[in-house]
Amino acid sequence: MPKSTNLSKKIVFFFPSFASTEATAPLGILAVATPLIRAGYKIVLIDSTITPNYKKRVLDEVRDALCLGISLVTGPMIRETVEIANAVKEWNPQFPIILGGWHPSLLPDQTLQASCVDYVVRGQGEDALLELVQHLQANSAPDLIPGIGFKRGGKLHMTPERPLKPLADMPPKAYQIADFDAYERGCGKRWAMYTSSLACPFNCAYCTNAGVYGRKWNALPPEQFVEETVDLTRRYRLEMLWVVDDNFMVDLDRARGIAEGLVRAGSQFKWSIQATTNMVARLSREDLKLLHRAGLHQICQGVDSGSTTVLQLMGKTFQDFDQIYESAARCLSANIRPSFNIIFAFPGEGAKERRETINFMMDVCRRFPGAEFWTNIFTPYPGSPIMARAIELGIEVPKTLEGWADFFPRYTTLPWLQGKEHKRLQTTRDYLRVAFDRIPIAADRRDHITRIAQKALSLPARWRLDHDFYRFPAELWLKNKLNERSKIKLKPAIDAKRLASTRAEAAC
Ligand code: B12
Ligand code: SF4
Repeated sequence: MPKSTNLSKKIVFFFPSFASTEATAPLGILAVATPLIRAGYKIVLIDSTITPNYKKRVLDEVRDALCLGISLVTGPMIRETVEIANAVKEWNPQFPIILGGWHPSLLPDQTLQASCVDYVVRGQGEDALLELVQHLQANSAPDLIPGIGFKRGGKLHMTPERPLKPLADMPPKAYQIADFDAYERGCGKRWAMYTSSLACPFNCAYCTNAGVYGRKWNALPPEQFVEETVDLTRRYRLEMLWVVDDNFMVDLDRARGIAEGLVRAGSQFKWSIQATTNMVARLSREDLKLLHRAGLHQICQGVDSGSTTVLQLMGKTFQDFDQIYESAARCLSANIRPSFNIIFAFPGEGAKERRETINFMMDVCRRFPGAEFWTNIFTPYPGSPIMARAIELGIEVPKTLEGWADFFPRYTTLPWLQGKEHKRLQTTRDYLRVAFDRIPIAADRRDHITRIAQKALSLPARWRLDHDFYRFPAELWLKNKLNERSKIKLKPAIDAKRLASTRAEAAC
């Protein structure tokens, strides 16, 4: 069993960079920190995105700490996870390292197999981590702590599953440990994430949600939402909250109650939500206007494809295109931005289906200026219903924790999407970005000239998309040059150093 150097009451958390300028406090760590703080532990949070020399900082801080906790999802965050965990093990092979978050929850055995990992926490971490930390302090056996994995005598042990707790039974997140000034310097906006419900009643084929949260949607009551968000935004002077619930709109009365409560409380912040299109389509224009008065300014919705065939393969039979058009129209009439997601190259998507999707996106954007689309390339995640099919289709499943670092939509190649076809799809996605405006969370740092020039490029880009013609992509070259003018100097993006393996190189 690994041992820390002393019986310190200090816990160090590391949050690896996730290749985005839209950085803010990592909610998973803020969640697991509260029970520790209440039990008298001192917390140090090192987020690599906002911490220059993050490796040295971690190595300095662990010297008098009890353990190191790292939070990660599948993909490039694994690179810094392994880098830091190895560095700590080099200093002291006995120092306990605990991994939590989506990747360790979905692949606990393989994650724990990594030599630099001592414990994994599966699923909700609030109670499990406190119990694990108390075990480390007492130097007792962890066998009776549900929802964790540990090593003994070179063997892996998984304890029984920990039953899910409803969100309302969880303590508030420890926002006080986050350095919002530093996040604001990086992102240009002062914002935070907030969770008001857990799980989603659906089970889309590419999604990992059901595997972790079991489709048991549960939520905070409207009064708690209003009280907490008003307090949070005032206390930390936040201009925006992103409510990261997977499906905020499952209970319409709750949504109305929240909006009424925020209006009554005179709240001043903006907020955005994620919800399925079928749930949004149930809202009347009056509902949406009320939500807008309460500060709601964006609804992110997973449209995912413009092809009915692909939607069926995705298991998204709960939505239809009329609802999507209706949702775009109603949201815009209430001044709320409809943001739609698309996944290209889902297994079963051929050239015809891809074209249908592009036509659909262009139709929505032309008919409803202000609607926006964010596109992805399908990435098969362990624990998602489609994974077995993806393996049949030739996806190579990584055999180690490190192997998952290159699983990232921005550069994943697939057995059915490689070489020229992959490049062509990436170019199409680039042209979609030029053709239609999107508003990211991070502050818009473009100057006036850049904005006008980029707007001018949207016309030829739309022509190209209409005609499926992407040779000599001069507009993309110009767009990149314009982007250079407004680039911010944050920590180098993870993408800049990602290309260690040939798989990733082939994708760029
Ligand atoms: C916010 C969010 C983001 C934000 C992150 C912003 C930020 N500043 O952190 C952004 C937009 C950057 C993002 C990006 C991506 N995301 Co995301 N994201 C989410 C989202 C909606 C919420 C995460 C969150 O904070 N939840 C609230 C906290 C409280 O819950 P939690 O993180 O699960 O933490 C709990 C446990 O996991 C555990 N825990 C967490 N950390 C730790 C640490 C320790 C030590 C312990 C013991 C326990 C523990 O305890 C916590 C409390 O119970 C989730 C969906 C979801 N419902 O969680 C998807 C999700 C995590 N994202 C996902 C994906 C796929 C992505 C992208 C690949 C999307 C893309 N197309 O680019 C990228 C990958 C980023 C990268 N480079 O690696 C998947 C992950 C799948 C997987 N296998 O890992 C999820 C689950 C969505 C889904 N249902 O498929 N994402
Ligand atoms: S609606 Fe969203 S959260 Fe729910 S299963 Fe589908 S993709 Fe996952």
